[in-house]
Amino acid sequence: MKIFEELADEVQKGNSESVEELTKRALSQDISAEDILNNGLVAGMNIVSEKFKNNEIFIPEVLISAKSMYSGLGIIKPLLAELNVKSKGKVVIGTVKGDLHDIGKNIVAMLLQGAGFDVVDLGADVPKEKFLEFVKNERVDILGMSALLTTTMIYMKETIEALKNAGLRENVKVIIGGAPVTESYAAQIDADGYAPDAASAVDLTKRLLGET
Ligand code: B1M
Repeated sequence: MKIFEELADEVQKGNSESVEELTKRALSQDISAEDILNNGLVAGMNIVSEKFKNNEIFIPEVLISAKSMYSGLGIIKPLLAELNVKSKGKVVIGTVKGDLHDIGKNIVAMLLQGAGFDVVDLGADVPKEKFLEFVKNERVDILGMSALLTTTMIYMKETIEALKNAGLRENVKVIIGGAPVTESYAAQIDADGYAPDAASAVDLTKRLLGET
C-alpha cells in the first residue's frame, strides 16, 4: 500500500511532522493501528536499522528517525492498547550500576521498540536489585545490560549471579553489549548472547525468542 511506503520513507528521513500527518491520514482511511505500526513505522525503522548496521547512516540519523517513529507511535499507542495488540516480547534494558553511558543503550532500546518489542528502559546506573525486581515481578522475556567501562562490565556477571542465587536465571534470557564487551565475555559470565551493535541486538533478541 502506498501509504505504508510513504510512512516508512518518512521515518527513514526522520520527518516527524510527515510521519504524524501520514499516521493520522492512515487512521482516517480505516487502516488498523497494528498495520500502521508493522507495515509503516516498524518497516521504516527496520530499514534504518539495516543501514546503521552497514555503516550507511550514523547515530544522529538513527536518533532522528527514532524520534519521528515515536511521533507516529504516540498517535496509535492508545488504539494499540485498546486492541490489545500482542507485543513480540518484553525486554527490560539498562546500563549497569556505576556506568552513566547511555547513548548506545538508548539506540538499542529504540530499535527494539521499533521492531515491535515492549521495552522497559531502566536508564543508566541500574543496580542489580532493580533488574531482579522486574524479572521477579513481571513476565520479562529478555534482560539487556549495557556497559561502556571495563570497570563496570564486571557488574553484568554480578547481576547474572544474583539472578541465579534468586532462582530466576531460567526465567529470562540475558543479552549484553557495549564497547568493551565481547562474545567470549558473554560466554564466560553465562549470558545468553552478545551483540556488537544495536541492529544485531534486535536480530539476537528475535533469534532468542524463536522469531527467526
Ligand atoms: Co566516557 N568513556 N567516560 N563518557 N565515553 C568511554 C567509554 C571511553 C572508551 C573513552 C576513552 O577513554 N577512550 C572510556 C572507557 C575506558 C574503559 O573503561 N576502557 C570512558 C571513560 C574513562 C569515562 C569516564 C570514567 C571519564 C572520567 O570521568 N574520567 C566517565 C565515566 C562516567 C561513568 O559512567 N561513571 C565517562 C563519562 C562520559 C560522558 C558522561 C562524558 C559521556 C557519556 C554520555 C552519555 O552516554 N549520556 C561519555 C562518552 C560519550 C564516551 C565516548 C566518547 C562515546 C560513548 C558512546 O556513546 N558511543 C566513549 C569513547 C568511545 O566509545 N569511542 C567513552 C556511541 C554509542 C552509540 O556506542 O555505547 O558502544 P556504544 O553502543 C553501541 C554498541 O556498543 C552496542 O550498540 C550500540 C549502538 O550500536 N551496545 C549494545 C551498547 N549497549 C548494548 C547493549 C546490548 C547490545 C548492544 O544488549 C543489551
